[in-house]
Amino acid sequence: MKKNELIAVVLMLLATIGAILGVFAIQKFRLSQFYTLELIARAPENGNWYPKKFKVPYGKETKILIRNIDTVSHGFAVPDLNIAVSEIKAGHVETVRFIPQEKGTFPFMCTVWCSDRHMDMRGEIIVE
Ligand SMILES: [Cu+2]
Repeated sequence: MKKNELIAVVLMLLATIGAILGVFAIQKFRLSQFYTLELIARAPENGNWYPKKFKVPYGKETKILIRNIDTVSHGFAVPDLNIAVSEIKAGHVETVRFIPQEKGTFPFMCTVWCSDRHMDMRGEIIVE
């Protein structure tokens, strides 16, 4: 390999590595803008919401990834915070973004009739 070719290869490698690191840096920066958490959705007899109770910081933009690992559809609603996802199909993930503007404890629940114990599929968000 000639010297010029070697320099070209090294420059290409550096550019590629730089681009990859840049993408990771942007991703990390974007995630740091949000308070992010993951919520698992399952019918009560299969494990129910996990976690059933969680805290989010008052006034900070919050992102909840709702992951339905069940075999049936679920819904998600926090009526007091005006948040609702009408349907999360089995195996799907839905994202909810909001800025908690009020401190307190707010119930959330499934809004799709998913099992005989559907009414037990509830939890609490604590804004503090
Ligand atoms: Cu449900």
